[in-house]
Amino acid sequence: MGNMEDRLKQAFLEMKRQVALDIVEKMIHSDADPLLILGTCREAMEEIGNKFETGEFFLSELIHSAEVFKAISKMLEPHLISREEQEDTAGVVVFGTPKGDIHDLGKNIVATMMKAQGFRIHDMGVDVPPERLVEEVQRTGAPILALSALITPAFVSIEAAISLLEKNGLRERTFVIIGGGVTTEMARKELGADAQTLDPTKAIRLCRHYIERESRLSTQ
Ligand code: B12
Repeated sequence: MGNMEDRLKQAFLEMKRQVALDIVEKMIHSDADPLLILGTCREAMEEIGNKFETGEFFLSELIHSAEVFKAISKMLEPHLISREEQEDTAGVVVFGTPKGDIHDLGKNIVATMMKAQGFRIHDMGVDVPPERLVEEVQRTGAPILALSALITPAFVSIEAAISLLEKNGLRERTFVIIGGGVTTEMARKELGADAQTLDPTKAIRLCRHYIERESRLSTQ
């Protein structure tokens, strides 16, 4: 299977959409872990990003790779969802890409997986102003605010959203989880979020633990 992963990466980097889709099809058929396929695509896109940064690739390559990724996500979706079905009361999540950032491929993956695990997702889309995020937390009573950041300007919006939560007396009862390529544990600390991860499975586990802890506390 290692070989397939290399070929998939190669196809991404050479902008060969159909080749990439065919490889994914084969990997699905041979029962590869959909998360592993996703991880390989993510790595390829990171390399494409680096080539963009050094001027070897242009915006058109970024756009093309995003489209290939979208097509692959669509193919993987049923496999990500059928992993283990859960009751549909895992918790309510307000999810968005904060203002200044329009990347959404990772957000959509995580949101889809959370939905499949029983979370109710209010997907606010991309470039969402902090005020709108906090309004939605207030309106829905969601205990979780999930934010996806791929570019550094998004940090300013995350910080603003967290301080707005505080101002509105919502900070205590809101679990703020961040993810997306540019986030790190260090960024989490600085921004004052509660959790950070790039791993969708871990994100689900963290959110579930939070909900369970809260419901235990409220019944005591
Ligand atoms: C595809 C892409 C685009 C596409 C986005 C299409 C779309 N619909 O999203 C397009 C072409 C539109 C684009 C535009 C731009 N991009 Co761009 N883009 C990328 C690229 C190549 C891949 C990103 C991606 O989708 N990866 C795949 C996904 C699955 O990975 P992911 O988002 O990290 O998600 C995973 C985890 O992080 C996690 N996750 C994601 N969200 C969340 C949220 C939570 C709560 C949790 C728990 C987990 C989680 O789950 C996912 C599964 O593993 C990156 C390169 C890189 N290193 O990331 C550059 C990159 C992010 N882009 C970059 C730049 C500079 C831009 C532009 C400014 C370019 C320009 N000059 O116009 C614009 C940005 C405009 C804006 N205001 O946002 C830079 C950012 C640099 C920085 N640090 O600020 C990067 C890093 C490239 C680079 N190295 O220079 N881009």
